Amino acid sequence: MTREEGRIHAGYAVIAGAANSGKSSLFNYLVGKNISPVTPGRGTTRVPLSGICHRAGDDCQVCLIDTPPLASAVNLNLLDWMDAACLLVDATRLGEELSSPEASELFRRFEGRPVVLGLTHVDRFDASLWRALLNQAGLMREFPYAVAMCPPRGTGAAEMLDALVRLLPMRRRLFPDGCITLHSERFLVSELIRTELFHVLPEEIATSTAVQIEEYSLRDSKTYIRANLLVSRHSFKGIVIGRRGQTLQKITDSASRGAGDLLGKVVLPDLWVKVRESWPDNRHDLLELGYVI
Ligand SMILES: Nc1nc2c(ncn2[C@@H]2O[C@H](COP(=O)(O)OP(=O)(O)O)[C@@H](O)[C@H]2O)c(=O)[nH]1
Ligand SMILES: [Mg+2]
Repeated sequence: MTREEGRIHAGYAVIAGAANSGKSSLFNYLVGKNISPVTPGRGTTRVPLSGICHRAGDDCQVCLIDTPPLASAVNLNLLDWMDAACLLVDATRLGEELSSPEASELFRRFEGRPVVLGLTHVDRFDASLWRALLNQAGLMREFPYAVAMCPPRGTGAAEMLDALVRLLPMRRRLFPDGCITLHSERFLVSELIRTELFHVLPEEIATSTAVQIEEYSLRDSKTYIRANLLVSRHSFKGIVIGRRGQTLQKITDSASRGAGDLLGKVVLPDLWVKVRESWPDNRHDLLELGYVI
C-alpha cells in the first residue's frame, strides 16, 4: 500500500534489555524529550513509558515503550502487544546479557516478530572493533538488524530508528500530530521530580522516596504542583531537606527547569518531605503510589 492511501509505517516497539543497557537514554534521544528517567543508578525506570517518535522529512509513527528491566509480569504481558522489539545489550557484557533468561524469554515471546539488536556501550571499544562485536552477537542469535550504539550521545540512534520503521506494518495513523506520549502531564512531572532525587541524593534514599502529587493546578498560565516526597525512614527526612533546606531547594529548582523544558510552560513545584515508614515493603503503598508490583 502507498502513503497516498493514507497509510504509513506505524506501530509499537518495545525497548528491552538489562538495567543500565541504555534503554531510557535511547528512548529520550529518539523521542526528543527527557520523558524517561536516566541516572547511573540501577532500575530507575519503574513503569513502562510511552514516547512517540517521528523521523525528520518522513511520515511514520513509532511508539516506543521504555521498560524497567524485563522480568516483571506487566512487562512480559506488554510484549504481546508490540510489533517489534529493540533489544539493547551492553557490549561489555555481550555473552552474559544475550544468553540471560530475560533475553531468552523475550525471544520466546517474540517468535515470528522481529527483534532488532542495539549493541550499546560501544564507546568503550575502538570503533575498528564494532563490526567484530556485532558479528559475535550475530553468531549467538540471528537479528534482522544489528546496530552499534552509544545512546547518551545518540550514536547509532538514527540507524536504529530506520530499522524499526522498516519493520513496522503500513497502517493508518495511530496518534494525532504533535503527540509525543500517552501519559498525562501530571504523571510526567511526578517522574521528573523523582528523577531529580537521583541526582542529589544517595541511591538508597532516592529509590525509596516516592512522589505523591497532591495538587496540580493552572493559575495565571503557570502550573502549580504541590507534591509530597514520601521517604521510607525518619532518618531520611533530614537528608532530603538538607542543611537549611538546600537539598530540597535544589530538587525543586531542577524539577522546575526540567518540567519547563518538557512541557514548554512555567511549572512551579512546591515540595514537602513526609515520612511513610517502610512504604517500599508494603503492597498497598506500592499500589497507591503507582508502582508495578
Ligand atoms: N558510556 C556509555 N554510557 C551509557 C551508554 N548507555 C547508557 N549509558 C549510561 O548508563 C546509565 C544508565 O542509562 P539508562 O539509559 O538509564 O539505562 P537503562 O537502565 O537501560 O534505562 C546512564 O548513566 C547512561 O548515561 C553507552 O552506550 N555508553
Ligand atoms: Mg531505564
